[in-house]
Amino acid sequence: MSSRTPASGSTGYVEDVSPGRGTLPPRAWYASSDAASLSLNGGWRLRVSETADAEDDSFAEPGFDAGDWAEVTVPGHWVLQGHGAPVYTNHLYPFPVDPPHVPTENPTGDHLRLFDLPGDWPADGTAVLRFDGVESCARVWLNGTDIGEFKGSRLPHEFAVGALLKPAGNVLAVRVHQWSAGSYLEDQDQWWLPGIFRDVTLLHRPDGAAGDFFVHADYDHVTGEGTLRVDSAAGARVTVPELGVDVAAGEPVTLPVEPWTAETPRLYDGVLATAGERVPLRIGFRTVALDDGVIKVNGTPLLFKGVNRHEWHPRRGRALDLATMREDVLLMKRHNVNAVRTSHYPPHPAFLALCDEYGLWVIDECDLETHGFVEQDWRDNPVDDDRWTPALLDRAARMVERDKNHPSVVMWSLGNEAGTGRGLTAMADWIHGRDPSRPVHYEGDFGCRDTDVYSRMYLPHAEVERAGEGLDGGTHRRRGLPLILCEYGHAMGNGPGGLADYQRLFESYDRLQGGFVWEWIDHGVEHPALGYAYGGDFGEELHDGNFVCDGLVFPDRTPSPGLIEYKKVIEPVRIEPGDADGTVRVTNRYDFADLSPLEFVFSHQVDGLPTEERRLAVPSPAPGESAEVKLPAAPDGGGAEVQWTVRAVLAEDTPWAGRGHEVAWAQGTVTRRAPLPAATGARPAVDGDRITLGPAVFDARTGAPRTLCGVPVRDLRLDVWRATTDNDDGASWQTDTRYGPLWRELGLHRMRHRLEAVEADGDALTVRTRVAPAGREAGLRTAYRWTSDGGRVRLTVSVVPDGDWQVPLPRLGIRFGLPGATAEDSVRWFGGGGEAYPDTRAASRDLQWDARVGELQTPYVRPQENGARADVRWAETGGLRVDGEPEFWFTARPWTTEHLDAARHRTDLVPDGTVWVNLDHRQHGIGSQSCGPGPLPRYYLWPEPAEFSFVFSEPGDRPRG
Ligand code: IPT
Repeated sequence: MSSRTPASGSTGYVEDVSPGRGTLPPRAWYASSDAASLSLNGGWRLRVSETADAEDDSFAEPGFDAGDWAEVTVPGHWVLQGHGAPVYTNHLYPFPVDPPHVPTENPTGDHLRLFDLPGDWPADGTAVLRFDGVESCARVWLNGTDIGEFKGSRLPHEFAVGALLKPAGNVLAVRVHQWSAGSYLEDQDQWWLPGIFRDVTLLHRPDGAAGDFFVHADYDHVTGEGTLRVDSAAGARVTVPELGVDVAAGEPVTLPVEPWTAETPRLYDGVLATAGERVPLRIGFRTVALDDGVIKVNGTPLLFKGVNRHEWHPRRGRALDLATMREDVLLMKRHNVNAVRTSHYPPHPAFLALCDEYGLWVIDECDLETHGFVEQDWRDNPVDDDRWTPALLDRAARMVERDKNHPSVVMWSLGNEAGTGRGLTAMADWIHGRDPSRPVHYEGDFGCRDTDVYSRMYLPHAEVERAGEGLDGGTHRRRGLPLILCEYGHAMGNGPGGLADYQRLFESYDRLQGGFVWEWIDHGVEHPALGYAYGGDFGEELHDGNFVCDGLVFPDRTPSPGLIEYKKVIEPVRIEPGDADGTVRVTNRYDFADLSPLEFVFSHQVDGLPTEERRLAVPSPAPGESAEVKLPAAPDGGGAEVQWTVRAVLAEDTPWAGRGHEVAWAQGTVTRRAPLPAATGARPAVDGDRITLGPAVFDARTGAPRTLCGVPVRDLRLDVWRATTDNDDGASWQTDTRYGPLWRELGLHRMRHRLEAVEADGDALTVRTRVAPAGREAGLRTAYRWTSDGGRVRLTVSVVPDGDWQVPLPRLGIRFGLPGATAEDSVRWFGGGGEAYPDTRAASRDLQWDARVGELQTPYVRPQENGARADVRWAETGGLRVDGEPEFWFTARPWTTEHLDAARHRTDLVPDGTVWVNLDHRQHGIGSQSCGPGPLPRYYLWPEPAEFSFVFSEPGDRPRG
């Protein structure tokens, strides 16, 4: 065999652990007011090769003819533009773990861009070429000169290029390798997406340019004064006209200011003027401190109501435009989110500017994860190997230097899931030295040796509570630190459950400073045949399926019910029944703001129909304080249920939402509805193969209803199955009991219904059955007792478990089909409005609602149980009205549960000509076991004797007792 000779000379840098060669030292990221710049975004020429060394360097030479190359858009990923395919793994490296080596099959994208300098490009000074993000390793040539190479995908890299530039015909050549030594440091749970995915910019650097600068803007909450000091080049001046500040760089100035907080994001516009340029400053005065074992800003402890945000767009991947970034921020603000962890890399810098402006606390996380080494007990982990330390320090410095001037950034995070090691300590030491004004975060070291906050992920409620009580032990250092959950509430598919229970804990213990739901957005890839693609859909050799779709918003940023739930759970105003009858108590749950931006409105509702909404005068209690307010007298419901609703809405337009936007709400009961009629009197009559009972007709042999009030129904019977959710199925590594697989093993998805008796005697038709899966002794003795008053039919279902039951049930209720009904048919009901389950029902709001059957479906990227409405008193659809006693969970779909269960993608779901209705007495909780703990025990649906009734009638007929 002959030896392999690379065509292009050395590609050794690809597997070199060093961060790169030829780049400028990291510095603050800013857009100069007056220095010229030239965006090199847009169409570039692209040639993709299968290996790093397949092609030589000649493409970088001026005059090279790339006329037959493809074209790609920069910023972008070539694998999302028709060249190759994305790969999704959670923590497994998609190549052999053999650091620092990467596979010979190393997709390599040669990118070419020709550009002229604008006519007014200044002749003086020099120029810098900036790459804001390239995955994972790039080598760069300008006008045929090799200027260096770099790694660190989500970090900026700059080259001094002034001497190489020509007025016209510049040739920029960038060779991007998908895999490099840097890939070992970038094992985040996301798609592997090579490409130049952030901006490329040529920046003119005038003589006397600012270069780097560091804005220190502290706030003393005792004196109400801020202290500003901008470290920059000698001779520079800092002006803040609004404050009358005009000082030399490096010189501190102290004066009264309004502080910056995420709730009150007060920014002062300033200018840093150096000899060569003017740099706009957006200054927010705030002081972050670890004090008394808690993190305080401006002297006040914080409560993080956060999300983990990956950058994602369903077509463009991690190449986000400004509008998309703004949409994320606006959606967060509108859903009461107050904090972002930039999991697991620094975001595009424009995102942080938006956080400064709109107000979000940010944990800025470094581009570092080595999770795949967990498979070998962290042996050879780069973060514990000195050879890699320069690369780690380079990453830390690139993050801190780039982002240090953002008031929104209140903590630095070393990275995610990288085990422990000397490299992490070196990073923490460097960061502490460079910026002592911000605490350092890292989750992976439970001893907290390098960190200023104790951080955990997916802790069960009980452990969170123990930590709140200070009973969780740990090192001496850890015991003195606050706990935050840097990840909790795994929002994969239907869920997460249990958020309200976490929030109650966070609000009960000072040591608990909140958390960050995992995660913001589903990383589904738009796909013509599948709706959204996930892991495995591109033929990946190793993949983790739909684990990449675990966000609070769908890939197109439509809020999922999980976000609606979270918004309610973390609402900054708590409204609840007051101590005295007819009063409500309003509590200000902001950390800093009063309630003056809000106005309160109330209405009463009778049988779910609201009276006109009116203003409610509420004083503005200080943070943490409450006010009690009397509600006007309620109307008489005449036997119907009467409730009140109080809402807190924005009194004026804000930058993030308009006047009237709802921030918080609550409801309470004034009088309950009267019991349903017994519906007796009519007698069942056998008529050949039919039995009639009032307006119902049954099959005489099986006792199954054929029509109810003239409406054909099919297959009405007990149902215990749901298309298992991602949280039911759980993650493969979970050691706790995972019920989804156990349910399937037991056969709850294939229950048999043995008919024991059809008894038509007296004034009832009673059908007795035993419902059980093949191969098992456990079953449910189920009796359906039908009565009628001639106009309405009442069904009472009694269930008695029988045999040895070791598992809870997914659901307990009845299901039937309405043949001929469609997804377009409307449903009207009184009960909860949005999707809800026992532990995801905080946001369920009682009203009379109207929707089409199709609209009741929640389009989870991987189809699964969805769409239940809680506390339904009555519902009307397909010409039938059903009232429940007690209230029930209502679900209607244009396909069966079995079909839903079998579907892999949205596009697998096709209406089958029948609307299938589930009326459930109970549902099992949702939990968060796709990565975290399952539902709390109180949300379990254990088999036990149960009885529940439904009254069927014609729509418009309102039964009253
Ligand atoms: C945790 C990771 O930090 C995050 O990136 C993501 O993978 C999440 O899980 C699951 O979606 S790590 C897990 C092993 C607790």
